[in-house]
Amino acid sequence: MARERSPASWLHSQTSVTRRMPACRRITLLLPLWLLHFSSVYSDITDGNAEHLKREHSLIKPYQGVGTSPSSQWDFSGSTLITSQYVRLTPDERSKQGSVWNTVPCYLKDWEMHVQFKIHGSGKKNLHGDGFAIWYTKERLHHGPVFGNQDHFVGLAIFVDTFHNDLQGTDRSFPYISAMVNNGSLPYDHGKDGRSTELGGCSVEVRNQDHDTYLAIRYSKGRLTIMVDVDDRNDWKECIDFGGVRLPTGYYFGASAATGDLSDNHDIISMKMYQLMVEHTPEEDNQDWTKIEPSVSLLKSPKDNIDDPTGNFRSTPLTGWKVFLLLLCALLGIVVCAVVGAVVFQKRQERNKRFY
Ligand SMILES: [Ca+2]
Repeated sequence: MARERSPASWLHSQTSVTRRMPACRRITLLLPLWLLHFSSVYSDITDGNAEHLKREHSLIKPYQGVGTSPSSQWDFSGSTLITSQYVRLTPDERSKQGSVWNTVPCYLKDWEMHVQFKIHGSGKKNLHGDGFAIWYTKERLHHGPVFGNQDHFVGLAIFVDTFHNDLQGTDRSFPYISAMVNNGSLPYDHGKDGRSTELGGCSVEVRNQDHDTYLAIRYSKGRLTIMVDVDDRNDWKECIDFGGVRLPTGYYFGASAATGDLSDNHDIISMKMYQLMVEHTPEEDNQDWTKIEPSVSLLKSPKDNIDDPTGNFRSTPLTGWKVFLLLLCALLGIVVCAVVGAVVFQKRQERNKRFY
């Protein structure tokens, strides 16, 4: 049976992470955070009903009419196979690409997408690939090299990458989930598993599990949160939590997958879209949300962006060398301060010596 989850479960998951901390320290640390969380969750339930399933953006069994009727709300292409039990983006065969796309643009400002999926195949350890992606993009149904979708995409991508291409990057295990926001200017670097353009990520054992696995993507008030449930314990674990993300309305949801020399079955069981009831200021409501360019703010910490979806965001997405430049500037600043401090201290010492 499909599981329904509420925003309250997110709050529970996040607070449960802190169980091992000493009690007094925990209270001091948690109080401001808890207040922030409480205010953000509280704002979700203003109408007494925290979430609403939006059927026009949801892909649910038995997928009646998908791609076959003009009134269908989902299209599919490539190797995608629709059965009554799953949407198979690729079979466990080499060189396949498949996708499924919502035909209805999404005008929700705050939303949460729950994806139930299964990746399975006959390939042994490290001999399977390549994974699948969930999209919220300006364009749809364009085949390409990024998990079956076009490169230089405009919008948001969540990658469930099952094959480790970057053999020098040994610090992470695969499958690996990551997120990327793009305004069309950045390519996805397969050779590095998208590392230089990712907002964050986590390793998850999602392949050849006996049970279905789950992924939740929440976008609300400029904050992108990815949660995973892959242990069959009905408990979300945080994977990515990033503030300062700007996404427009009017884009399309989709899912795509690709195989290369190595393969897997990439099955989507369901994609369920929930509207989050979040209040916005009149200023935010009057803004044309369809004109927003996808971008990520690097200058603020994620925690600062909870109540600021329209702050001063940078117009270009985050890239690795920008992070490096910022860190370099910070380091230089510290060195200059230390040198000036040492010189002033020395001068004072000399002056004091003269008095004695
Ligand atoms: Ca990869």
